[in-house]
This record gives sequence, C-alpha cells and structure tokens, in this order.
Amino acid sequence: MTKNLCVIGLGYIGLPTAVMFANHGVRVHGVDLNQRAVEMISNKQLHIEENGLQERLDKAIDSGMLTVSTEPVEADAFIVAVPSPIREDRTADLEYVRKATASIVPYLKKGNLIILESTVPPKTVEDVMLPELEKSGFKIGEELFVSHSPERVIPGRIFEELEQNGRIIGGINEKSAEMTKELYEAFVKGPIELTDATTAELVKVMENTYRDVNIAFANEMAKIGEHLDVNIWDAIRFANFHPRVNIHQPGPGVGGHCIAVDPWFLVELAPEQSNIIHLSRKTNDGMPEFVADRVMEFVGDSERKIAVLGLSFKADVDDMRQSPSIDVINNLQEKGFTVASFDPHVKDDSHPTQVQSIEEAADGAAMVLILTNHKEFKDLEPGQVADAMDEKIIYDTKNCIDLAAWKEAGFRTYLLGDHKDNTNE
Ligand code: SAJ
Repeated sequence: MTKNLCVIGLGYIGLPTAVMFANHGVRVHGVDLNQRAVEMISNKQLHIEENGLQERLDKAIDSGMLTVSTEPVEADAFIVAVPSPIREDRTADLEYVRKATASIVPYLKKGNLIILESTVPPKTVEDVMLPELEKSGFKIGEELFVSHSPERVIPGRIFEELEQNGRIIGGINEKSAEMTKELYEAFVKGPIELTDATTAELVKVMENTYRDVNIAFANEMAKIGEHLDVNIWDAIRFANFHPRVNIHQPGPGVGGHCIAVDPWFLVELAPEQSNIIHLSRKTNDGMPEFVADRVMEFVGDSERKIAVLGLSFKADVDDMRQSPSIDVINNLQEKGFTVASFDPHVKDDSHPTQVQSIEEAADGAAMVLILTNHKEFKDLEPGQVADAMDEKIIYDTKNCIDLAAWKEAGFRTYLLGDHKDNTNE
C-alpha cells in the first residue's frame, strides 16, 4: 500500500493530482523546478487557475499531508507529470520527461513504483524512462515497477473528472499495472482498465487526436457553409440530433498543450499513415489566418483598431498556451491593424496588446472580435461599447453572443462561417 507519494511537476495536472492524493490519505511531497511556484504553493497561493483548487490546496497543506520543494524525496511511489511539448519542427520534445525521470533515480528504493502521467508518444516509457531508471541498478519489473497512466481531465472540471473519469493504466508488466490501480483507487470512482504501457500511451494520444480531427471537420464545414448562406452553427446543431452524429464546434483554432500538440506525435511516428491527422492539424492551424482574412473583409481597411475579446485558448481558463487568439492577433498586426485585447481570466501583462477592460479595448475600435467564449462575454451588451467605437461591427467566432441585440443596436454582425455577401446587406 502506497503511503508516501512524490509528484514531479506541479502544473495544471501535477498540482491538482498531488492535492487529490493528499486529501485522500496519501502523504504527498510535490516537486517543481520553479522556485516561485513552490513558494506560492507552500504559502497556499495558486500559480494556476482551476475550479476548486484553492480550498483543496488549503486543506492538503493545513493537514500536513502535502509538502513541496524543488527536490525529490524518498517515497513508495513517484508520479511524473511534466510537459511533453513539440519543437518548432513538430517533433516531440521528451527532455522534460527524461530529466524528471533521471532526477528521481538517486531516491529510488527496491519495490518503488514510477508512474508517467504526461501525454507522450507511444514507446516513451520503454525508450526514454526505462533507460534512465536502469541506472539505479534495480531490476525493472522485479525490483522497480513502472507504468503509464495518462491524465484525461479537462481544464475547468479537473477535480470532478479526476474522480469520475475512467482511467487507463498501462504497466510494463502486470504487477506494475496492479500496483498503479491500487494507488489510484484512493480517489478514482470511474472504471480502471489495465493494459500495457505502449497501448496506454497510444490510447491517450488517440483520444486527443480524435477530437482534433473532428474539430477540423467542423472548421471545414464552416468554410463550406460560407458558400451556401447557411448558419453553420444551426446546421451542426440539427445534424447532432442524429443518434450517431457528434460534430464538434468550429472556431478560430485549436489551442492548449494537448489537442494542438498530441496529434503531431502520430505524424512523427507514422508520417505515411497519418494523412487525415496531418491535414486536420493544418486545417485547425489555418483557422487564425482564416479569421484574420474575414476581419479584413468585414472592416475593409487595415488602418483600423480591432478590440479582441479572449486571449486564453478556451473558455473560463487562464491558460494561453498555443492559444489561437495569439495567432489571430499576429495575423491582424501583420495586415496593419491596431489591436487591443482584453481577457478577464488572464493575468495582467500576459500579452503586449492587453488592456484593463472591454470598454478600453473597444475605445476607437471598428470591430469587436470574440475569440474565446468566456462566460463573462456572454452577457456583453452593445450599449457598453457602441458610443466609444469608431464603427459598429462585431464578429463572434465562438457563437457565444446574442447577435440579434447587436444588430438591433445598429451593428453589422458576423458569425464564424458568415461571408460578407450573405449578411447584413
Ligand atoms: N475546441 C474547438 N471546438 C470544439 C472543442 C474544442 O474549437 O468543439 C477548441 C477549444 O476552443 C480549444 C481546443 O479546441 O482551443 C482544446 O480545447 P478542449 O476543450 O477540446 O480540450 P483541452 O485541451 O482543454 O483538454 C483535452 C481533453 N481531451 C479530450 O477531450 C479528448 C482532456 O480530456 C484531456 O485531458 C486534455 O486535452 C489533455 O490534457 O490531454
């Protein structure tokens, strides 16, 4: 039975996971190279935003079940939850995983369990982690046990999903898988499936790639819809009434460290066989330019100001990693537009165009451009910005605003999938 756990990496996955175990009877030592993050956490301050994290962190720290530092400690089990990004050339960068694994080797004891939670290309446990762990001198599979148990939680609902989601556990052998299952049963209520490490690695990457391919289909339909004077959002809603159809939502692009990254692991692994996957990546990565082209079309003159609402990669989170908003803004600036952006979830000074309010962003602007469907934007009233704007145009790329009210207020209104010639005239 695991009594002491060491969690390496206290980011969007590692910290909630560490807190969850600490509040379910497992003594946890959390480790992060970021000294500032460690100081904040030990003072019960958050360096990331997630619903329910503050009160659970307070409980874990106050109970003494969670301690943090920049160095690992001896434990019964170790969880590695560090970044697994891609490089400029779209190949997987597994150095964080390799270094985190190497960092625990001096602390390993016979019988220890090591679990990789980061999403990685198939064979990473075998080709990257095991060679590092072998340097401990312990026999892998007999004296050291290793598994991959990929996180599957969605930002904004992490604690609910940590408990309710099923879990895939891939062990390098059956004993490793069984030991990992026993540990996660501390709080996982969803079904736990056991398999081998490579299958578990592939399953997680497949899940995120499935979503990316379906979003690409939705974005392609939005482009096709332009030719038909059809509101693609309504069309998708109607199609999804079909029991076997689940078309995702189009948008200004796919961001975050997961859906926009993981499919490239498969393209790198099997370039000849991953045509749909590769094309879907290109389709979704092309959406920011598509949106900027439409802005140019709708405004007609690039020496104007655009008020961008939403910098984070999705609704109600503070995470700007790989955010499509940044690419849209870059495209607009390259065209000559002046951009002012506002995001209620993102910390100040996170982007050079950032201002302190919607009103400040819209002041003197020709267009309000919605890029992230934060709940704060859903109730935005035209009256809040109309008088301060130079021209009254609104473009909603996330279908989250009641455009009828804006039309009534004299705005030219556009939804993603609209073409200049089929609206407002
Ligand atoms: N998006 C669309 N249309 C959609 C859904 C999403 O354009 O219909 C965009 C979002 O705006 C965002 C991006 O895709 O920019 C990704 O957002 P998301 O909500 O789809 O996913 P993530 O990245 O927050 O979380 C995903 C989840 N994976 C799946 O749902 C298959 C989560 O379960 C994973 O744990 C997470 O990746 C991860 O960490 O891998």
